[in-house]
Amino acid sequence: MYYEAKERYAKLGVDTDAAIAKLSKVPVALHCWQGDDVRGFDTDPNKPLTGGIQTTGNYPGRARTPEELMADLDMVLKLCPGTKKMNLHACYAIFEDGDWADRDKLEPKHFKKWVDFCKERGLGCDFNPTFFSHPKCDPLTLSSPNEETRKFWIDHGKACIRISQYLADELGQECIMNIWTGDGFKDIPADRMGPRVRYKESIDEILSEPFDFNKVKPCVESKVFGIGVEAYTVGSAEFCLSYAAKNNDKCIPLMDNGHYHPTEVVSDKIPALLAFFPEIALHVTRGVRWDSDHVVLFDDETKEMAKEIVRCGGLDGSVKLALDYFDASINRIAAWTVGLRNFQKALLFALVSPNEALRKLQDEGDLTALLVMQEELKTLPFGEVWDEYCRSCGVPCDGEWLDMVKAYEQEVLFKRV
Ligand code: RNT
Ligand code: ZN
Repeated sequence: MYYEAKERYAKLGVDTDAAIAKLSKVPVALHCWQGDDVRGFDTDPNKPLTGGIQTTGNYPGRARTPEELMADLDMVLKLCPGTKKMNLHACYAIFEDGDWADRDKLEPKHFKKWVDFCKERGLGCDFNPTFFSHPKCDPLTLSSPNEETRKFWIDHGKACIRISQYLADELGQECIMNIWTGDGFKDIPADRMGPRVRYKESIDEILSEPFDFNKVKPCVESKVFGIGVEAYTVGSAEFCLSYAAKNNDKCIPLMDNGHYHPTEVVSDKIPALLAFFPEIALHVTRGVRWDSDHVVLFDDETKEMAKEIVRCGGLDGSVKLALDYFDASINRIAAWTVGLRNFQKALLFALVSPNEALRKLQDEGDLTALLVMQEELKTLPFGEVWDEYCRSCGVPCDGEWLDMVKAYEQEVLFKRV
């Protein structure tokens, strides 16, 4: 069936084998926080999340320890095709007995076990300072008017630069270090400028910590609003984009497609940013009404984003790809797996589009043929190409992995009580 599909695509000038080979080498960062509902290991695991993000649901089997989280991650790695890298938050520091350090004092050694985990599996690793779910959120962090609070969080950011450099050096792959805070207000603030000026100065200070920009890529992630901070977000789209533009020798912009107004699409913003920035970063997720973090689907906008990434040459390294979603209401490993597989599917779907022929139709003004061709591509035998990709990566095809997750759920997850 694959060979027949391959011939159908070949008639359109598409080499499906080449598409499979290309995609299998593209790193996609897997966010560790889907496994434990964004709790981490450095504070009381029963405290509520703060800082504009929230998980809902209490499906049994959440990972409670580094060992459990790593075991669950291994399941996901085994079930998903393609090249993966890890994406850690600072709150996932692993402390030996008596070794606990607050976030402003975190050191590379607190991530040594993660380095070992990545080395054993040949993975790179991205990193995130954790500016939420901590007693020092007042509730503001980098934009706080309280200088002691602000300094604590700046020191956290600097510690994270050092840890990111360590991860990049140890693993021999670039480390994307993403700065996101939920700083904002539930209701209309009296001063919108002050917090933004302080936020800017704080990021300046964090990025004054020495690092090699070829290996460590700090980025700034914007957001339109968060839960409990509905009226005003300090790190808005204009703020973050302007910061990255003005500091393009040490910082890149990060777009999370759950962080915009509902009629805005990140697919369209990808080429807009790439016209100015040699490198950008993405958080691939799914917004649903007021929530930005639903499991990624093989839906129209995910496909459209993948098309833009592929057509703009983003798979060659200029677009840093990471997932960012969390659902505590269903089996977490299935959530992780289906989301990563869907994003891989969207990338493969984009790679087997006759992109050059479509562009030619546009440039020649044959918009009729362009519309017809784009529609007909939707029913080509893509499923066969996807199955072949999974087989070539040694992972299960669709229909073959959920039973494995269910078995693991019975044997491992449901015993975590
Ligand atoms: C939250 C942001 C942010 C977080 C992670 C945990 O809205 O998207 O990226 O999801 O840092
Ligand atoms: Zn995000």
